[in-house]
Amino acid sequence: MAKVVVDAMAMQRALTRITYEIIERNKGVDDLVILGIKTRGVYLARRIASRLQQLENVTVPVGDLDITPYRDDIEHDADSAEPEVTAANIDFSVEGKKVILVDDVLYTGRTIRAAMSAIMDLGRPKSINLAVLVDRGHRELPIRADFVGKNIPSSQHERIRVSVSEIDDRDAVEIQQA
Ligand code: 3GP
Ligand code: 5GP
Ligand code: MG
Repeated sequence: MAKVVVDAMAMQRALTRITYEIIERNKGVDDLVILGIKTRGVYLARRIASRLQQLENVTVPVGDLDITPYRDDIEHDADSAEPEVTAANIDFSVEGKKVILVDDVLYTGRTIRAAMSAIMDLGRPKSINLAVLVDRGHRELPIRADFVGKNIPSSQHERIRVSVSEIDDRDAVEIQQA
């Protein structure tokens, strides 16, 4: 059984708030670039970029980071391999840029750690900030998000299902019992 915790309207508002927070924190949009982690982080990244376009009238470059799933399954047991993140569709330099990294759900933090090292391999950004739609807790590394749509304390047996209208039938965040 799935329980909707963020509906379409709330998701839009959260992304708009995050966009304002990004502008405020960075004192504008100079030198910003946005990198979304596949799959759904990419769509969220594009939405933030289009709001930046509307609000500040600037085109902020958006690129993708590809995550290779855990080797065995998506349970984080001790034998799981670390996630691997590779740059994909990034046709701009990150050198000296303020990178906004975007993912749908923040959980152990291992994906973000891997994403940061993939970014560092591309160049030396001025800064990296993290935006996530959902922080579900259970961090295993000293990583936190700078911009959070919604904190959803979860049990490890639960799954957060994020739907985005670009590839799913609607916008929603639901909690599912595994
Ligand atoms: P996403 O690529 O859109 O982020 O990891 C592949 C997909 O599995 C993710 O989609 C995510 O939605 C879903 N997923 C749900 N729960 C988990 C989890 O605990 N770990 C991982 N790695 N993925 C999960
Ligand atoms: P990590 O544990 O490294 O923080 O998360 C691993 C990857 O799985 C990330 O891309 C993260 O977005 C995704 N993920 C982890 N838990 C969930 C979840 O409950 N729901 C969804 N949709 N994605 C999750
Ligand atoms: Mg994700």
